[in-house]
Amino acid sequence: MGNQIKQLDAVIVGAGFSGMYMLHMLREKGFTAKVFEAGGSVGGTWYWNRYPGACCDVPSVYYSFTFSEKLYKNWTWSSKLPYQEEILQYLNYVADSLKVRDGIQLNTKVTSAVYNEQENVWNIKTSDGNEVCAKYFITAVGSLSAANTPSIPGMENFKGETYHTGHWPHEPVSFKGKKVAVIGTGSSAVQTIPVVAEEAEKLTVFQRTPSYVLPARNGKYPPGFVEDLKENFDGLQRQMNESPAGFPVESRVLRSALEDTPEERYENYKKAWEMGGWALGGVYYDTTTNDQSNEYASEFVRNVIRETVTNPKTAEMLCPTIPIWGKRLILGTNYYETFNRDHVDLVSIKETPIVELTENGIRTSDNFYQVDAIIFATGYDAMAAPIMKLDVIGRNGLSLREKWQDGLNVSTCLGITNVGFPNMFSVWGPQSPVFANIPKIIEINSEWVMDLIEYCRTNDIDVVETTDTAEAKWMNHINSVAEGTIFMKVDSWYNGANIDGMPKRVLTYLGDVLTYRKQFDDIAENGYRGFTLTGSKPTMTIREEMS
Ligand code: N01
Repeated sequence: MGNQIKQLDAVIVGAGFSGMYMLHMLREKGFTAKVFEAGGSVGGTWYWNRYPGACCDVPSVYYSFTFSEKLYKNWTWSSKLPYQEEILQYLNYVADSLKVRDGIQLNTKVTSAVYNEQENVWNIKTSDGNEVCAKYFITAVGSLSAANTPSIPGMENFKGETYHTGHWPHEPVSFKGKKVAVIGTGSSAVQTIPVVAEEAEKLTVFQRTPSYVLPARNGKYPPGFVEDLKENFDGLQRQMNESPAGFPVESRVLRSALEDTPEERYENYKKAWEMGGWALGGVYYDTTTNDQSNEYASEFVRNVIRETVTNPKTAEMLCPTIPIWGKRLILGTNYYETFNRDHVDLVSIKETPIVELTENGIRTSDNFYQVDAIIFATGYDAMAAPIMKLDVIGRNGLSLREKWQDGLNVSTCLGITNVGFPNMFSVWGPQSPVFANIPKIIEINSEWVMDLIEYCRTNDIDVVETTDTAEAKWMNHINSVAEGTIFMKVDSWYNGANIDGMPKRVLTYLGDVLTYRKQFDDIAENGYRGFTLTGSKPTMTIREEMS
């Protein structure tokens, strides 16, 4: 190891929720740590996703850190579902309150991380030409950060403006007087379409798969609600810790949709629709497990679309044929209504695919659309890609990309560790929960990693690595949870088949947060069962079993 290379206890990649919390905890416990962040400021996904209308669909009072009462109480959200700008302000508030800014190097990408087995350190190279080494290498890069831009013939010829929702420019963008195309109709598109339509002269939406869009019904919290939550902070923490999604969701009707009459079902769905938010998803317990029950809920939404959209042809094009919940449910504001505006058109690229981009527009199999700007709302190469991009090389020169076969065969233990990659952890990595309030998952992951690092310090352990058996058990568990579910029937980023040419595979943990958390607790309570802990002082400890 050269003298010039700085040695730290931990290097963290990314300064969003995860990276900042990891840095804070490590420093509080007396470890030396540094964050490298590619962006020009803190915020992670909320730094990059600044497209018009960008919003979070988890209520703000839960989409917050809850590890510190003081941090929680000193911030007040202005609406139920927070917009990107406010979340970014919140994350800047977090950076200042936790005093972590001086540990974050901005505008710097990690270009490679190589494990040195002799020295037991990670050598990390960065885009500024520097190198540091650290005992622990922690990725906090988010799972929805590698933008997916489809390759369309003639893309290089298009002379207009192009944007991706996940990498929106920091300079103001104006669509005034312009003809704009949006490609994609997932969460990002659903949020941006009504806002862009306000400004654009003409908006054409290119849709491949219609989505189920439930009404967000955003607004202010009722008077006293936030104050009461803050007053009863212990209760809030308990409520979040006991919720299967990491935040309380409107109560479910604990019976099958098949037990109700058509009139009763209609009334229940309607009530949920009027309530807004996630309510409709949970009206009956078997919406995602019984085909008939699913079809009832799906048809209810289709009928709302038919009532809302005045042009019957457009309405039918907007009606999804996939099962509801098969892809992530979407909350929107004025989405379907926007298609009633004279200057907004919908094109089904399933029926008439895009064949090429030309200098000034988009050619489909049966038409040409002249446009000044194209917004790619085409989502992400989710879960594994952001980590693979870091060029991580573990034991015996094995690269993570090679181990994961370029994302075809991703394998982890608990979504946070990997055999062959000692002392490396990923916060909210691939195969972590997705039906969840992500800041809560980040707290669970980060605190567990922190405890393990401390345990290693206390017990003079130099190398911590999961075992083949533990990784295989986790893979069995997540595969069995996913098997036969509705989420594996439809192509989506949950299963990686949203990327052109990629097959469905298990990239996410489709179980609930309570089960997920229990796995972590069991491992820690049993002396880190499922991990090999090697120390210079004590002898090697191998704990093979994992419940
Ligand atoms: O991405 P998506 P997203 N040609 O993958 C289409 C989170 N998020 O950025 O369905 C043409 O959902 C694709 O079509 P199809 C949230 O977890 C949260 O919208 O594959 N079209 C689809 O319509 C969310 O789930 C929030 O047939 C192509 C769209 O592009 C996740 O991020 C807000 C195409 C992509 O939809 C991703 O959402 C925003 C191609 N080659 C995002 N490739 C909130 O908190 C893809 N598409 C609310």
